[in-house]
Amino acid sequence: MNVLYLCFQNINHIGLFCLFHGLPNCFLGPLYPTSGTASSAVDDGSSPKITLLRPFFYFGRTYNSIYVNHNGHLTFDAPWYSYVPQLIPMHGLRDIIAPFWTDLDNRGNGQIYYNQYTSGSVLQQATRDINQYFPGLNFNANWVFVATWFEVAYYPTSGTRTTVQAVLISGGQYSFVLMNYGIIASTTLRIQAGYDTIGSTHYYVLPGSFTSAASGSNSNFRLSSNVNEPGRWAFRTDHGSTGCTFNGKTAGYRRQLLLQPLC
Ligand SMILES: [Ca+2]
Repeated sequence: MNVLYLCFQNINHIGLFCLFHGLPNCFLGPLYPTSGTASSAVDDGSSPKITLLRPFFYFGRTYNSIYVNHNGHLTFDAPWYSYVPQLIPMHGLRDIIAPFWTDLDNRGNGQIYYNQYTSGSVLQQATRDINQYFPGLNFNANWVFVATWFEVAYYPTSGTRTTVQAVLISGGQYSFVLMNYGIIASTTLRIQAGYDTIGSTHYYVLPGSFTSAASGSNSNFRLSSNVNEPGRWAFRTDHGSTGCTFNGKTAGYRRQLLLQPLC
């Protein structure tokens, strides 16, 4: 894509910053590539069962399939229609990765894409990102799965455009999740962003969830980060033990919602 095309497709401060600084590759901000298979245009729908090309380790469990649910979350064993976000930790029976759990509706505008990679530049990007965020692991990505809710409306076909992304990354014994945030339209709907596990043995809530700071131009998801890159949140998700390394420091395992990094 050329610079002018990107400029007109991204009239926002990130695009203008990139243009003025001659950095065309940074137009997309924190987003990974959005191309892939488009899910159906069904309110409260889900993708078909997606067979993973590599197993994904998630806090002590190993998954070989995933579902991209249209209301802003991923589940592993079965699709889930849920459009009413619940407070994490749910202490429930479900592993869930929820970058933007709210009532989305892709019937009028917006696409929900998913794609997985086992070679190429996306793996290089993931390897570079993870080694930056979690130094000392000598990580090498061999699989990346990207789910993008691209310019999707809030229910009911409101015409608004919100873009969020979940990126699952595997390599060796390690696995990670990135949550990337593009433009988030303003809404009064409640929004939960984070992840949870069966029994909530491990979970994380992005600060701003269930508050007015979740959406709009001042969305905390988009403006803040736990890895010093606005709009991106990164988590290590393979281990079932307590404690982990974050930017070379040991980050605590916690059960409370605190404004501090957690991986
Ligand atoms: Ca919906």
